[in-house]
Amino acid sequence: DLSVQKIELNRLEQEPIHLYNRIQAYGVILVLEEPDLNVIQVSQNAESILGISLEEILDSKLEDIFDPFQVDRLKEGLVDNNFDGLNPSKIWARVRGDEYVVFDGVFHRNGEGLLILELEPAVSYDNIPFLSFYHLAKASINQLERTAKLKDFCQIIVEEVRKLTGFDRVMLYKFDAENHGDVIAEAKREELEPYLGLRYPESDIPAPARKLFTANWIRIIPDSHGEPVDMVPAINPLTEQPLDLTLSILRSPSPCHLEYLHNMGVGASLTISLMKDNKLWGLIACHHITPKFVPYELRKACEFLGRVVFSEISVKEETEDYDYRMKLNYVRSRLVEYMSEEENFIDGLIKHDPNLLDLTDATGAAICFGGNYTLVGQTPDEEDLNYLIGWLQKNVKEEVFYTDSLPRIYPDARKYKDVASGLLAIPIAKRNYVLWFRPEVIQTVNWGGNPNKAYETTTEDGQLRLCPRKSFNLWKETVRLKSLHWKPSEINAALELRKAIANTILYQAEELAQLAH
Ligand code: BLA
Repeated sequence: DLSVQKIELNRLEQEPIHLYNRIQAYGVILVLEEPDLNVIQVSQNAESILGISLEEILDSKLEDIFDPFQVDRLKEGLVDNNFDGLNPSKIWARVRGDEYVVFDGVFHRNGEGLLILELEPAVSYDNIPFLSFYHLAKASINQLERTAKLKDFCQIIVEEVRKLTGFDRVMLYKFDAENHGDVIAEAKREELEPYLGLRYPESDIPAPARKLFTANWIRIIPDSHGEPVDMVPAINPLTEQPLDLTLSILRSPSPCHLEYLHNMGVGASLTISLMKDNKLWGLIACHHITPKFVPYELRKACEFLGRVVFSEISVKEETEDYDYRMKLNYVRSRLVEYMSEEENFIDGLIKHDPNLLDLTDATGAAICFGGNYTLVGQTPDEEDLNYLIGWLQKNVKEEVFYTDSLPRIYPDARKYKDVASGLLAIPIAKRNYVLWFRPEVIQTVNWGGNPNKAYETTTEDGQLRLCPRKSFNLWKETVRLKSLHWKPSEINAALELRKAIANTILYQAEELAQLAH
C-alpha cells in the first residue's frame, strides 16, 4: 500500500495541472485566431453569461459579439504586444436584447502563441474612491520604511493586504530549505483560530503548482465549491491539444487542491507569489470562509504591493546578514593579529577577547594540534575527542565539515549531546583540527496537521487515489539531538580562519628554520 502511495505521490509531482482544460465558472474564456480574431474555442458557460449560443459564438469574430467600435480599439492595443495598456479593458456586451453587461477583459498570449481573452465581472470602484496604486503603495511603503525588523515588516504587509481586500485571513508564508512553509505573519478576523507559527509540509504544494507560481504571480479562486466549466471544443483546433492555461486567470484548480481548501474550511482564496532571485521565497495566502471575488485592478494592486514591498524584504534580510558578517570579519581579523603576536598561534586563538568561540557563536571549541588538545568552553572530554577525530579522519574529506545533529550521524556523540549536538570542524593538516561545538536545543515544531499523515488514500472507481488530510489540528513535534544550525556566514568565517592558521603556521615554521641556521 505504501508503494502505491509513493507512485501516486510521484504522479502528482508530474501532474500537468496547466492542461486541465477547465475554467472557473465566474468568468468566460475566448480563444482567438489572429489577425481576424475568430473565436476558435470558448468556455461552455459563454452561452448563459453572454446570452449567445455556443454555435453562434464559434462561428463569429470578436466584433460580431461585442460592439465593433470597442473591438477596433482593442485591436490597436494588441499590435504593440504589450498588454499592460490593455489589461483590463472594460468590455460591454448586449446580453439578451438590450441589457448591457460590463466585463473586465484581460488578454494574454499563451505558450502556444494563442491569443486568449478572459472576461471577468467588472466591479465598480465607487465605494473605494482612494484606489490608486500610487496612494496605496505610498501609504504602505512609508510605514514599512519605518520598521527595521523583517518580522514586523511582514506583519505590515499582511495587514495592508487585508485592509485592501477584506479577506477573513491573510498570511505570509515562507519556505524553508526543505520546502516546508512557515506562517510568519498573519492578519485575521479575531474569532478565527490563529495559524501564525504553524508549519505546513512540502507535499501540500506539489512541484507543478510551485512551477506555475513562478509564471503566474497571482491566482484567485473566488468560489472553492463552484462547478468547473469545460472548453468547447475540448481540443484546440489549431494546436490539436488541450489549451495551455499556465498564464490564465480563470484556470480551474486541481480537484485535489479544492478538496484541501474544503477540508480547511476555505470558501475563496487569493495567492500572491513572492519571488527572490527568480526563486519562490514565499506566498501571501488569503482565505475567506464564504465565496469572495476581488476584481482585477485590486488584485494587481496587491501584486504590486507584493513586489515593491518584497524587494524591501530582500534588502532587509541581506542587511541583517551583512551586519553579522561584518562582525565576524572583525573577530577574524583580531584573531589573526593575536596569532601573529603570540609565540604559539594557539594562545592567540584562546587567550584574548574576542576568542575562537566568537568566530562561530559556539559554546565550546577544541584545537587538536600535534597530538595535544586545547579546550575552550563546554566540550567533550579528551578521550571522546580522540574517537571523534578518528571518525572525522575516516569520513570527512572536505575543507570544512558541519552538522547540527552530530548524534544522528555519529551515534557515540549521544552521550555528550548536551555539549556537542552541533559540530563545525576544519582540518588544518594531518590529524590537526579546530572543532566548534553547540549544545542540543530541544525544539518544538508546530505543524498544521500531522506531517506524517499529510495525505490520505481513498478508493474511487476501484482506483487508489491520494487526497489531502482532513485534520489541520495543531500537531507538535519535538525535535531532539539537534543544535541551532550553523549559518553560512559562520561556516565561511571558519574557512577563512583555516587559511589564516595555515599561513601563520607556515610563517612561524619559517622563522624557526631561520633561527636554527
Ligand atoms: C496548490 N496548495 C496549493 C496552493 C497553496 C497550497 C497555497 C496554491 C493555491 C493557489 O495557487 O491559489 C497550500 N494553502 C496551502 C497551505 C496553506 C494554504 C499549506 O493556505 C497554509 C495555511 N495538496 C495536498 C495534497 C495534494 C495537494 C495531498 O495537500 C495532492 C494530493 C495538491 N495543492 C495541490 C495541487 C495544487 C495545490 C495539485 C495546485 C492547484 C492548482 O493550481 O491547480
